[in-house]
Amino acid sequence: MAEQNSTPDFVRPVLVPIEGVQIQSNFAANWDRVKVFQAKPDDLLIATYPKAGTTWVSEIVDLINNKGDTEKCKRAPTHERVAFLEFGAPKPLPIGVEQAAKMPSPRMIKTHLPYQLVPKSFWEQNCKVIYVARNAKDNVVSYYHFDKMNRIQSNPGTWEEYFENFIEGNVSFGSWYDHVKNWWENKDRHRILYMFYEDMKKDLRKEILRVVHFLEKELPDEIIDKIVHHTTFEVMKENPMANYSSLAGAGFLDHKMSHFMRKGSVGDWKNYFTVAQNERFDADYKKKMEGAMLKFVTEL
Ligand code: PPS
Repeated sequence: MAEQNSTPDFVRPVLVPIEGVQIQSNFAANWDRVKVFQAKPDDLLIATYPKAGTTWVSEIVDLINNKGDTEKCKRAPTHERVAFLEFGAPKPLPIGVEQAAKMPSPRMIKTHLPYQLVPKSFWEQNCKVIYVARNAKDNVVSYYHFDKMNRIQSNPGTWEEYFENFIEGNVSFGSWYDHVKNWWENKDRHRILYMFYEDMKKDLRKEILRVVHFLEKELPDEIIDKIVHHTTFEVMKENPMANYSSLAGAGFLDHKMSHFMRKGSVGDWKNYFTVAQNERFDADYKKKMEGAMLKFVTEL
């Protein structure tokens, strides 16, 4: 993929392989520091393939930790409340590992790293991890729109090109198929809560209660109701501390192209996949996911 300027100010990164996984060059440049990152036992790691529900579950966790106090959760935008472990970008944007080092404990840290690339200190410290997976079809559509609107992501090209690159794992953080499978296969080796975006859409309350239980908290019903309301797509979309509008000034997110909180639905892929693409995707999916116990729904 050729390096190209999308605006005078931002050079879109290229993809470089890190231990066989394609990662965008601004993040890859940081790899030596990410690999030796020192986790603490009370860190909570929120792990996802990009666009699978990181921001959603981050808001849920913050609300649970703050007993449903929505004002406290508006103390800062998501990217300040949750350190993005492998984040790297041209100055003056903060480096993820440096941001995490400055954060008070207990820290919320997000990552898009595949299981095998997670810094080993998270396992040595027996940290809790929440992994969210989203069906591949909606995931690729969401990722495509994000890469278009985010000028510090690699150039997505056309939808047709992006579709093929996603299937081949030639997007930042590599193969969706390997990502979801590898986390799934290793979930019982550590304290990992494996969640699905589609389950959250179907029954948000139930999934929030799973998180409450995993975090070993107890909250009264009315607080749970409040958290459910506050973390619906409609409410989060209007929350400036959760919808990434606070980064508008930094100039790399083009909200005119697409919103960070874009559609928040299951089945939007039907608006983008052609019949031929759908057939090709399904046939390839069958091969890549053969034998996996992991099952996804693509409509509700
Ligand atoms: S990132 O950049 O990887 O951290 O993005 P991430 O937060 O993982 O994913 C963004 C997508 O999640 C949708 N989203 C939600 N959907 C439903 N309900 C709620 N509350 C919610 N919050 C975020 C967001 O809209 C992105 O999906 P798309 O399909 O693009 O709308």
